[in-house]
Amino acid sequence: MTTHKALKQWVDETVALCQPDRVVWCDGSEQEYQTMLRQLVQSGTAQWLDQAMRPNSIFVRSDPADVARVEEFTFICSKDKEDAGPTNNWRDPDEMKGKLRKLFAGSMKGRTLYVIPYSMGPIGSPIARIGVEITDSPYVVANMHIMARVGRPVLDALGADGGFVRGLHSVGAPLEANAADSPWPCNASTKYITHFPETREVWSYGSGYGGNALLGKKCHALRIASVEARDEGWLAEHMLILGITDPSGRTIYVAAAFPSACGKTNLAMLTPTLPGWTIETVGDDIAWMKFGADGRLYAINPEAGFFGVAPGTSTQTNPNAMRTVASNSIFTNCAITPGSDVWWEEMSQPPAELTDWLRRPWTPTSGRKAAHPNARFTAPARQCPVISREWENPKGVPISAILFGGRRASVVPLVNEALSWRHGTFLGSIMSSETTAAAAGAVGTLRYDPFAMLPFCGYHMGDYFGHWLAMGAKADAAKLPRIFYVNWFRKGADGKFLWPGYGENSRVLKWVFERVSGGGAAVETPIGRLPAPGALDLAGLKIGEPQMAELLRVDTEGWLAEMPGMRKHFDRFGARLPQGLRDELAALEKRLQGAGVAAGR
Ligand code: SAT
Ligand code: MN
Repeated sequence: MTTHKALKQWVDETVALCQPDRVVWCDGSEQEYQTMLRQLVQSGTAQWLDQAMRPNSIFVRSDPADVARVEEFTFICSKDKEDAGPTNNWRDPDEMKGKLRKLFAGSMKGRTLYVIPYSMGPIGSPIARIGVEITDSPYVVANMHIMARVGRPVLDALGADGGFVRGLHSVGAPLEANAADSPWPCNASTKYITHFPETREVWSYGSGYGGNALLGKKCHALRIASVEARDEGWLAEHMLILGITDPSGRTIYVAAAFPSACGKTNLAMLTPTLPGWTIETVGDDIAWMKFGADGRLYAINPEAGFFGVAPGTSTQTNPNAMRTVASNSIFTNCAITPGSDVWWEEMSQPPAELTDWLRRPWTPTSGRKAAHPNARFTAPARQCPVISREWENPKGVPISAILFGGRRASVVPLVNEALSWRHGTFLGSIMSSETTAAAAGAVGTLRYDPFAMLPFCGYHMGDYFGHWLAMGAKADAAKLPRIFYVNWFRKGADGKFLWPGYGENSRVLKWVFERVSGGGAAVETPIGRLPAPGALDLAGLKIGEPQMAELLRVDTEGWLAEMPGMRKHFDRFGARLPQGLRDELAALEKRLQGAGVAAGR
């Protein structure tokens, strides 16, 4: 247990409220992990995968009503409504707690309450933070074992009076005596993912899935941490971190923000097609960044595992991810082969028969997907064959470049370097992307997703933009990372992707590497700096001139046509939109109009 009085008291109060049958303090041991897996199998939540093919791994099916993050039921409960801003759902904290207390009362009857002390980031790192999740889900315990550092060493680091984020989670399905449990207990009708930024608390009710339930991830490491970062002068971002090394052996580190299910894991682990270049993974989803004593921005990956989208992952698209999930992994909502291995769309040629994620027989002619589009793997980061030597460096890695990107079929070119930190902040603020299956709701709808933080910013987005500008203003400009806006998803008139993506993205990373190293030719355009003709290394790539021209075309009219939408997007933030971004928007419009005139339009 612990000598931490406040922690003990909180656990006692929670036990009194939720009325579990048992209380377990998680120690984080391998034995505890195995107990969780066995229990999940015994209760019918999970099944073992073939131990020869996929050692020490399980397969889980969730309830079909609990398959993704629920943005509609995600709330920021700041005292002042204005502080949540227009992009978040808001409720008064006292009102919400009153409502939640009623839901949590008795919610763990018949179940075990687990106390999971966790560290986001290497224990003892000056950038790492501690949280404690209380949950009634053994699936959450098993996943947290992979995704964070958990148990005894965390309690030791917390000591008798350390600060921590409180996360209370219940699947919201009390079990009456002698009643049969459902294989995936959850509350089909009521879900609340709520955040209390001022008191650094998360209360999550009704869902057992991913970001709704693994509270260290989006709830703590992004929504609560973004508020802490604002208050304390650092950055908590929805970004992968990678190291890229040139043939001479020089390494730079890059952080990159893309919305959920837009290829962060693939980029973080990519196998360069350019000879002599290598990529190493530091993280695939979240970056916490602080300025070091030398004035540079250092990033850690607060997580210890990957909770990656399975469909689309294959030995072609991401061989390193395939090797990472070869053992010791948890698979959720994939399809299952007759030989008890997992399968998902595009993993390989479809097997002749499968059982789909909903337990139905499936064949390649079934005409529907075998795995849920948001099927996931949970795998230890240390198993990644290209995990960086630096991935657990408590100091973090120095970031030389930051990329922003989304899924954009048109208008946005392959790569565009910002003219300054302020212009880069502007590009982040106008990021837009087509929605994916990572969140419940329509897929493929274009929406503004600033900094890929739309679902994850724990406070007013206008203030968040201001925080980015302030971080840049107080830094030594020469030491700030350079900012780039990338788009792997531009399509041609035939509706096909123009750029091959995946390993070929190393060509864009090479140009980024050159730019931050003082080389790499660029042309200045109204939207930013694009690779000069011939500056992108295309050796060995079969791509037509017209495709390349289209990928790098500055679509002046397309950008001008987006101005009213951008203005409307900015208007949402009212007086909290920093003047610097309004100025950037006006300057962009002016440059575009000038270009239009010069072209005789
Ligand atoms: O939030 S999850 O962890 O479920 C996945 C995501 O949306 O990135
Ligand atoms: Mn994510």
